[in-house]
Amino acid sequence: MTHRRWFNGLRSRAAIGIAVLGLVASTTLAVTAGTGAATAGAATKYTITLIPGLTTDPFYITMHYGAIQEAKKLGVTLKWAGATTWNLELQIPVVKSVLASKPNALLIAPTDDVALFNPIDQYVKAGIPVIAVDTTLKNTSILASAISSDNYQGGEAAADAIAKLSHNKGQVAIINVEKGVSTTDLRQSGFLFEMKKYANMKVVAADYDQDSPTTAETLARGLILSHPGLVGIFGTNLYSAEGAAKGVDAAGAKGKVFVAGYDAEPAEVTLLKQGVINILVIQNPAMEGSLAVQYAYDFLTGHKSVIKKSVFLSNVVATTANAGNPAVSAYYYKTSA
Ligand code: T6T
Repeated sequence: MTHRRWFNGLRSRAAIGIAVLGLVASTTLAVTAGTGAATAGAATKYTITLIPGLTTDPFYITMHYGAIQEAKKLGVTLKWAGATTWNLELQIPVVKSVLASKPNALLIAPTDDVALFNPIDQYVKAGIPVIAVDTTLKNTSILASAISSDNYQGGEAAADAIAKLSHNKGQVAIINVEKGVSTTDLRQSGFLFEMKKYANMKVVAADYDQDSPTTAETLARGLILSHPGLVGIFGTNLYSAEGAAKGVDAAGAKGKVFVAGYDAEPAEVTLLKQGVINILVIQNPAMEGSLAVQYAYDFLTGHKSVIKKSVFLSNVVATTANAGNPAVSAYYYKTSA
């Protein structure tokens, strides 16, 4: 399917992120950078740099893959630079150093919807268009476009799945990344909104793991101990879901505490097939990456009118029952671009 045809079917609406500045402890200082794609050896006219939330996450690796494919098609050079962990204190210096390299366009997943505004605004002031991909800013006025999946709907789907599995009653908890992340904040909002529809269900906790599966696992074990009536945990992203599921498994609570997770890297898919994770809301990061490159190219070649200011792609829901179905497994994430 071409972008244009696929794109016509998209829903778009204003993003409603909840912005709370969240600082995380500095962990790894490593930064990776590299060229993802170019036309057959020759120097290309445009250089587009993609800065993911972190370079080691299969979600962003799959986004990189999609961006590389599109860059090859369009004959542009794609560069990839970022920190190896989710940490705004590590992402901001990368954003600053990429600016010094003067790319023609920037594609970025901001790790915080407020703190990244100023570093991104420096590009716009220098005449470099910026497209947010996956996460976005609270103030989107400076962005050429913001491409993401329907995060609010994903949260609602997770709530409905847990409610169904637990026959609409019991306590549930959320394990989230950190406040100030547009995507996961929306997933949590959608989950909380949907849960209100179930009179006999109660959200007893919303905890944060700073994108660490180990922390998520510890949190899950603690939640199970402190809430004997717990019937479900929503892990709002890849590492939160993986950690939550491992915690449930370690506590011997598989089948008692249902896990709704997000994303689809190999460990999560294994846990889904084992029935430790019961549902995964899967995104389409390859499509996000490829559309972002397409939009950057449209912008640079004077076709701004085709660019939608805000794009939300649909999610795919995987369950233990349909995990082996090719229509679902086609969306599982890659571990190398
Ligand atoms: O869920 C994705 C992404 O959408 C989110 O913004 C951050 O976490 C992931 O990268 C998964 O780890």
